Amino acid sequence: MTNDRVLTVVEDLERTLVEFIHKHRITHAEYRAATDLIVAEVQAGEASLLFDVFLEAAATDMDNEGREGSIEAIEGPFYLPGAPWLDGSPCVLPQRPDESGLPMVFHGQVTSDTGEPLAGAELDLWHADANGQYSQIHPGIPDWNLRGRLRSDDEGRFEVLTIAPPPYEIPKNGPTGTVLDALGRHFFRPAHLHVKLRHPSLGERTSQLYFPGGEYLDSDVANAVRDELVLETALVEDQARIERQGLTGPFVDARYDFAFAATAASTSV
Ligand code: MBD
Ligand code: FE
Repeated sequence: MTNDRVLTVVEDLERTLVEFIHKHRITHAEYRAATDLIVAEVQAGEASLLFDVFLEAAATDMDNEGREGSIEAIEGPFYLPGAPWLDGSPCVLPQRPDESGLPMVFHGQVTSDTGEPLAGAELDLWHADANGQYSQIHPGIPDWNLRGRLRSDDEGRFEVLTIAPPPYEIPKNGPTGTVLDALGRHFFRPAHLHVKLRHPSLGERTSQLYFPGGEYLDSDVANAVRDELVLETALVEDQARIERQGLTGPFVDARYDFAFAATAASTSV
């Protein structure tokens, strides 16, 4: 069974790569090195890392073209479905009793692109710990650490307590690292939060949020930072606000309002 889309894109990919081989006079040894690299990726458990670093942002840009309201962002290779539901007010992302990092309150509102609040939107959140490591991906971290789901309230608002993640260095000892090293590139992504948003009027939207002024914003190894994806942040040192938040020391207030268009094209595949 074939279909028109597959025929169009796969045949063009084939043509493009054949032309590429001719243009650069790729040798058989170089060709085999390339196929071995893909195999090594899979064997190293890096799954889609190579592609996500080099190409995912371009595909996301295609989905965002012409879109009103919020834009989507790359998912990256470390999303896991089935994160625990959080409750409590405010809710707290699963973390170790001694989780390092500056406490952070991530909050905002979910609306349609025309400003109607979306109640009961599911926010599925995941991010790295203070060492730049993800639970269930890197060893020695409790399952579901810094991964969890919550819902927006009647006004579409949400608030969750977590820690501020640092810039993230992608795994550099595997095949993806070898390629980046050969290109003379660094291995860093700016600090980021990953979020998936689900609501009957939106389907599923994938976002990723960055910190204003953060390191590597202009040199993300995955080239995925977009102005629309930068949080509003403030360091809160006021004692009264710290206590109101139930905290004992300074924290980062990080705000982002999601306003996705209900009719946006990317839910269909
Ligand atoms: C990540 O956390 C990430 O977001 C991307 C794009 C690549 C590697 C690790
Ligand atoms: Fe990430």
